[in-house]
Amino acid sequence: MNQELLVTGGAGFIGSNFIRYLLKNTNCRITNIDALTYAGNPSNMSGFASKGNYRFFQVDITDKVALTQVFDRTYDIIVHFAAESHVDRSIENADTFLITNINGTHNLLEKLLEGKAKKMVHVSTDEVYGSLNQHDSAFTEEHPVSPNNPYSASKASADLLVRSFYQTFNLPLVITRCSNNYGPYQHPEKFIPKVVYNAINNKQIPLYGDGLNIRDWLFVEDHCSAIYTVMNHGKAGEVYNIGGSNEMTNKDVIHSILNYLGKSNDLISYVTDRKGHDRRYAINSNKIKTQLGWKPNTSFEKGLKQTIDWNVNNKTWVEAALRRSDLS
Ligand code: NAD
Ligand code: TDX
Repeated sequence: MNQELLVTGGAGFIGSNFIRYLLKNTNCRITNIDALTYAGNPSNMSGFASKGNYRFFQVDITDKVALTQVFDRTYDIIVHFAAESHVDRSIENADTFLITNINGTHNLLEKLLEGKAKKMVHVSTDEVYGSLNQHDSAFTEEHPVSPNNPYSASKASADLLVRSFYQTFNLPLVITRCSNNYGPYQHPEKFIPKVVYNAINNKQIPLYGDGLNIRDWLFVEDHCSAIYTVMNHGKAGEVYNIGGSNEMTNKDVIHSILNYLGKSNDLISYVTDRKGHDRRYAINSNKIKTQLGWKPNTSFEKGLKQTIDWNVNNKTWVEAALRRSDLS
């Protein structure tokens, strides 16, 4: 039997890549719901509707009434991506982060409680663990949750709600915590596509603080395959870390991009640090590798080239995304 899936946030970066992955590799029947905020882009879904096993609703997960129409069937699985996702915006104003990331997640949990879905994968982030020092071991699933910015606090709050619904109601809920993703269709407010866009336009590239903050980069398709693995084999009540074991300083990432594009490092402009800027993220993915058999397939070198080329070849898409976000 083909699985009946509800994907939230499928017009965003990872959600749209995930649906593309499903349409290519599986026979799942997919319902995609997305509020189409500044980050949700209808063109990310182009071609999806031509597949008979796909439908889309423009629905805000914080709107309980609107959500009801989507539950005209019982879903085998909800894969929950929808969120406000940009740390800098959450520092400016956290309102929508709390409403979408916490209340929106709660509304979906209520649907599971009503028996409208049989399982949910809650897509979370390594940021809920807080920050590591240089010599600390990578985050395992046992690391305490200690978020340092409003975005990660809202994601951690959602994680705790999910945990509580598992403990209290024994609902089949699984949490994934992934490191920084990069790849096609990522919004140009985020680091890697922003660096590419500025570089090709000979604009200064803002590098926060000393540029030595470390992120553990994972190609988006590897994140998608990990979620598909967890969706099918993850155990209820468990948390699974997902990472690329690919730690890089921000400065080194910029150098790699500028080098590939044949641009000068003089484009780098050191700017005031992000408030509460987490120093280092590093993910230990041993659990998903040993228990569920997942592994990433794309080297950073290959994934980065593909991402840079995509951004260079899709300048119109990037500029439209910037305009929609009042960033152009
Ligand atoms: P994104 O900002 O590109 O996409 C988010 C999507 O959610 C958009 O399409 C937006 O329209 C939609 N959305 C926002 N509020 C909504 C609401 N109230 N109702 C319905 N839809 C709404 O984000 P992304 O980078 O694709 O991240 C997806 C998920 O993965 C998020 O939960 C994020 O926390 C998590 N995550 C992201 C990364 C990363 O590096 N990007 C890493 C780990 C985890
Ligand atoms: O202009 C910039 N200059 C800069 O130096 C921007 C936008 C970022 N940075 C730095 C800040 C971070 O150390 O680059 C690093 C990456 O920044 P972001 O792309 O904003 O990602 P980050 O804050 O690490 O969060 C991302 O990974 C975890 C996603 O946006 C989150 O949704 C995810 O949960």
